[in-house]
Amino acid sequence: MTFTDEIILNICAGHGGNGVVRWHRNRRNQKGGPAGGDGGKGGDVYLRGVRDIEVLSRYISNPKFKASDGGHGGGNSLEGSDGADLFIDVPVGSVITQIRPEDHQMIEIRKEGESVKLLQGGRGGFGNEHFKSSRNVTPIEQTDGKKGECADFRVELRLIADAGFIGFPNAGKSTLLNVLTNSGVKVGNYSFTTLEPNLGAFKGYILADIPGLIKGASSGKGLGDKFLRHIMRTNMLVHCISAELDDIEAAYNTVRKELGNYDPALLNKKEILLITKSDTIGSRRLSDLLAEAQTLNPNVLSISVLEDDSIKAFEYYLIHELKGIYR
Ligand SMILES: Nc1nc2c(ncn2[C@@H]2O[C@H](COP(=O)(O)OP(=O)(O)OP(=O)(O)O)[C@@H](O)[C@H]2O)c(=O)[nH]1
Ligand SMILES: [Mg+2]
Repeated sequence: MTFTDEIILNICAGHGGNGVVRWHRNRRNQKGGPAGGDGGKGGDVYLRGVRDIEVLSRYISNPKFKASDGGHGGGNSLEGSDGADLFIDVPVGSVITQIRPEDHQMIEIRKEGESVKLLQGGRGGFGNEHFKSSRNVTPIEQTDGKKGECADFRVELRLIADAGFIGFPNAGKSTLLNVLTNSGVKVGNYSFTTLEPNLGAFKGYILADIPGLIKGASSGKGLGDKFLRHIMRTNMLVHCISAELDDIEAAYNTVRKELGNYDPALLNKKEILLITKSDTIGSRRLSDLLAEAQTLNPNVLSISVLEDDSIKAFEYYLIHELKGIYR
């Protein structure tokens, strides 16, 4: 299934049920006073936050939603049943904007299980019993139920992750996500293996593997800036640079420049610099690289997914840093 991070949904709350005209009958079936019940209320529509980032993709084939209508009233003063409320699941990190009939209302869903009322169901109409008075003991009026609110909404997903792996294509970001979270993401020895962000759970934190950034990404090169907006919402960055590169400073600065071009606020996020694939070079080259990396960012570590100790050390460091940002 293709990953969708933006979709337009047409959503309607339920219609109110109609009130009816009915009469009490005595044993000889003679008409008595009014007994027409009111209609039930139409169902309301709520948005509900879920952790599943694929959920928007499932709405592509059917982007129309409607809550249930209220039931019509009945005889013997019976009220129509209320229409069931409709809950539409959206991924945590969704920003919802009403675009038609008018452009307003920005709602953000930030927590799993959080629900926000979006549209109000129509009120039920009144049955003729409602209109009974001392002056009018046989009213024949009733009213129809009101329409539920209807509108088009844009739902835009901005991932929220505790830490995001960023860097050039082929830096080993997806491999790292797999090692830390068992998320089973595709890995390949070529650029742009990952075309959409992946999430994984790591000791209660959410890690995101963000598709590769290249020079010019902020102005549309490669996968462009589509994923930079996801980086906006990660609380910490793990900047991955492969030890195979000749010039790590150039790689580091290229990615930092793209972040800054997109939004300077990205440069203020906490960043760990991670030299990946450390097994591909000798120990002397590695200590040179680490010394060079230190000058770029003092929070530097190296890792090889082939060496358990280096994975453990990184896990330990990551947990410590994650705890630090929420303290
Ligand atoms: N030797 C070695 N190879 C690694 C290591 N980590 C990743 N690789 C290899 O590097 C290649 C790229 O890894 P990916 O995890 O797909 O890289 P990525 O950063 O997700 O790449 P994109 O999705 O294209 O942005 C794969 O062939 C991996 O097997 C490592 O620690 N050591
Ligand atoms: Mg990848």
